[in-house]
Amino acid sequence: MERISSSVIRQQLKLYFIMGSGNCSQTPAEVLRAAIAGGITMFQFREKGPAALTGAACMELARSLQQICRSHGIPFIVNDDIGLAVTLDADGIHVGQEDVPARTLREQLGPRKIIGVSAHTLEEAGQAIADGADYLGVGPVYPTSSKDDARAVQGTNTISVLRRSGLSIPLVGIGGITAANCRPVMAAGADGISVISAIAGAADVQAAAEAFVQAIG
Ligand code: 3NM
Repeated sequence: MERISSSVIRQQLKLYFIMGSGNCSQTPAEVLRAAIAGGITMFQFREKGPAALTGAACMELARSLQQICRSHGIPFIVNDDIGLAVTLDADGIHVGQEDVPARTLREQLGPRKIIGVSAHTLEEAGQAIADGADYLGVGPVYPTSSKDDARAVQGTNTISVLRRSGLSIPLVGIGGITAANCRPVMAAGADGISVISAIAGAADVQAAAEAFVQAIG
């Protein structure tokens, strides 16, 4: 079995929606369904923060959101939790620099699962690629209130640096991205954008996702 091709992953990354129960003003299932109707292309279950569900409740929510993704052909990625990803047979996992290295994940998950890594420098990007990552998340591009331990705002600079250095791995920009400010992220060389609050926190989730689809083109 082979790795999923970069061109497929590039398409799936176009509008990559991330969410957990703490990000939603409606039920997570309602938000996810509306986001899918609006055109998201990939979903990451990220259950973080002080009120995060744990144990069976977390598993149950993840399973129900995975089911919604499955019935719409949207890849379901788990943030950080390898146990959850394996138990659910998720389509992939996303990890940060402080989490289990991509090399270990690749050994455990095999070639067909999608592995994403957050990278903030050329060195981190190179290591993630050597370790077998399928895509990178690069940010925060703009100020964000969705991640307590976010690094310093980078603008689109890091994305440009990675592309100018010749790295062709699929990558998304993340952090504070809205339909109004997403174009420079794509212009810098991103294949897509990752979004929490501008979709999960919108009064009209479907319309918010549609606005991204229009802006990304
Ligand atoms: N990771 P919003 S920024 C989950 O910089 C996450 O790696 C980031 O949420 C990074 O779209 C971020 O609401 C939060 O700004 C993104």
